[in-house]
Amino acid sequence: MKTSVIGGVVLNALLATAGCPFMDAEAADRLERRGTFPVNHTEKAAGTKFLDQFTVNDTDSYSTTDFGTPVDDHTSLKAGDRGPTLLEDFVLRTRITRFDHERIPERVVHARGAAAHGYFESYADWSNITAASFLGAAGKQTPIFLRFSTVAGSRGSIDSARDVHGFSLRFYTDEGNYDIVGNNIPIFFIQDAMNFPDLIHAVKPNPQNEIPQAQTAHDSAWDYFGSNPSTLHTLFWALSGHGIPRSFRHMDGFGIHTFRFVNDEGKSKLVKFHFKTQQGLASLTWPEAQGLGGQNPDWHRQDLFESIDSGAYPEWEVSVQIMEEEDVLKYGVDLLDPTKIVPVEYVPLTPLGKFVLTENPRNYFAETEQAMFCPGHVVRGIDFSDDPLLQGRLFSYVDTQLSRNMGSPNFEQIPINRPRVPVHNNNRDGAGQQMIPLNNAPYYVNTLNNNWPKPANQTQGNGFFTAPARRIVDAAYVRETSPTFSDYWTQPRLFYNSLLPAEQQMVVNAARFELSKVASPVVKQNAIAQFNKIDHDLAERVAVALGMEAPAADPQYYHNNKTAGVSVFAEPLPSVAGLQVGILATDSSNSSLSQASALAKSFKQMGAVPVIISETLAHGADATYIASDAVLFDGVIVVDGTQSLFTAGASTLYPIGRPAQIVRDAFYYGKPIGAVGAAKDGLSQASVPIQKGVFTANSTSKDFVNDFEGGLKQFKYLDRFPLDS
Ligand code: HDE
Repeated sequence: MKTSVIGGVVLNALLATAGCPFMDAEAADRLERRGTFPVNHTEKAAGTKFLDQFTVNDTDSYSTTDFGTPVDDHTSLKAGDRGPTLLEDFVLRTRITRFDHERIPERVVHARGAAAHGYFESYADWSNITAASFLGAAGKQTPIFLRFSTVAGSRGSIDSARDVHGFSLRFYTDEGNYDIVGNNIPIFFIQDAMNFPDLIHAVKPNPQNEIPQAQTAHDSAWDYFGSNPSTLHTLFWALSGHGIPRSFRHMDGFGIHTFRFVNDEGKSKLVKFHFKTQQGLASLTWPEAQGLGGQNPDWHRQDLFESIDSGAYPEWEVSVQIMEEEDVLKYGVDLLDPTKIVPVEYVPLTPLGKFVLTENPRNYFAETEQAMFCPGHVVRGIDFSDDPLLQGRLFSYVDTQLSRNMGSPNFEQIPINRPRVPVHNNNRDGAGQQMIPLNNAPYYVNTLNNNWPKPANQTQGNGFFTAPARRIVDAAYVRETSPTFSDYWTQPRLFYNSLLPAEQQMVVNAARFELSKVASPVVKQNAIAQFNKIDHDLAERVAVALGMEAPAADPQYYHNNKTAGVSVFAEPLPSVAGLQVGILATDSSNSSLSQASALAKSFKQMGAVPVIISETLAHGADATYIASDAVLFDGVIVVDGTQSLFTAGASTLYPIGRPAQIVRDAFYYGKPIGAVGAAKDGLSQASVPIQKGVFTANSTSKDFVNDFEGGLKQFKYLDRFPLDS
């Protein structure tokens, strides 16, 4: 039996003591690797200690200027207390100047986001495939910072916009920073970096009036999609539940491009990164996402922050699809084409490790806003591929960071961007230089400083090196796209085929919604023509809602293949951690409030977040009906007595009918509903039929709580969503 230590506890010894009869050594090892047993983060996590030196604590302090002089920075210097303010007041001038310059340009894309710290832990020593040090030993931990984002909206836009979601992962390795700047959808819209400005110009709001914000439901976006079919595959993912995840915790991440692993001997493999959420995939429905935009525009960032704050640390498993150099065209797709997946049926996932988010940033601006990711931040053992989109990104990100850091190349010296390891090079000066270089021979070759710092490479200084197997064939300089990139319809169909019928309906409905907001008949017709190349039935279903006709079936790319792992709703969630349970109670009944607290206690114990709702906060409720809505909860329970609110007349304490509306809406959003005692008789007043996913009981018994937990894990009852016949 292999024995290892987690959180200061010897796991197998623990199991032996506990006399665990059903767990063999292999299962114990697996559980240990997958982190099923809680890790003692304070003892073991790589943590953010390396950032502590930059924190500022104001306890027991007096105000100073930026240059350290203690001053009164509360009241300005005036000629008499009613007189004019004096230009001499350096305290006022510097304070206002500092304020005037507080903002840096928001990201040109992915402006809206939230982030957290954590650590990556390698399952094994992977030095047979990569020299990357953070993958070099079983159990080795590396601090990480992960930023999630939406793409199209500006920094103040709503969290629940339908969009691709950014998944920017930084490893602070002991050999430098490694960034995988990925998304929650495994492919991208375009194949050539040259097209990125066009894509973004089309998706962003109308230049004349900046409408609409954070949406693609407008003419120029669909003009681009319909005229540039490389976009269709990503578009289909975005129209499905993947475009409106329940939370950042409930989505996967992907590196998108093909990268290379290179080992110390210089042998290389092609790899694609997958970050599999251990919370399970879950998504909102579109009406919920729209409602959340108003009810809680900060839904995602709040969920992430509060989950971590409460100790429900989200985890992802890091896997790669590993492919041979010579197999770049083997799987029916060109591995250099970022609009295609490699189905897992061809190349399964190899799990390398996992990462856990354990700490919230201490300051949004200093950490999340100033995090400047670059796909070109790589370490020894990793290499790029010739994917033309990736190649363009290698330029773009450094360039954009220069703009965000007001032209100064010293953005890498900002605490959140600094590597954990010392930096040595002959780069010098620049605005805001933080270091004091002592080397007076900042050039190479030099004799004055014995040639330090010397270039590091494969054989000396443990340096980064390009995979020796990378080759270019003798080729003419051309402005062309490879014919191996040209099938844009087979994989969107593969994706669509692989969804459950209710998810296909969601895609149809999303397309109906978006295209109904498009004015140009030509744009709509083009979109339908593209859909028709993917699936005739789909094209007809969208067309009918627009009062248009789909063209005749265009079966060149039709097929019946499916692939695993793309459906959001196929599997129940493994845990209810961080899910919000709305418990509807009333001030007018003491027993309703005590039932609600008993339930709240049980749900809290299982890691969910109970929210007791009542008319007022006078009796210990967490929220009022006036500030509650079905979109804010993953499931709702009505306790005995509350049904009286469903029939009561108007109240000034909440909008007319709000309590019953919460239950009714929750039902139509597919959420589990619970009713205790006489509350079940009230469900009909809320137009909620008693059927699958509606749990009733005479008391708040353990069985009821367990059944409801099962309902939360089921997450959505898809049979409540009507399908086109
Ligand atoms: Fe980005 N992208 N991108 N992108 N991208 C940016 O860099 C760009 C692309 C992605 O959390 C910008 O720091 C070009 C693909 C994420 O801070 C900018 C091209 C993928 C983030 C930029 C792409 C992404 C960005 C804006 C086509 C998925 C957020 C601010 C060649 C693999 C990073 C910034 C964060 C951000 C350019 C395509 C993901 C302008 C030119 C493909 C997650 O540099």
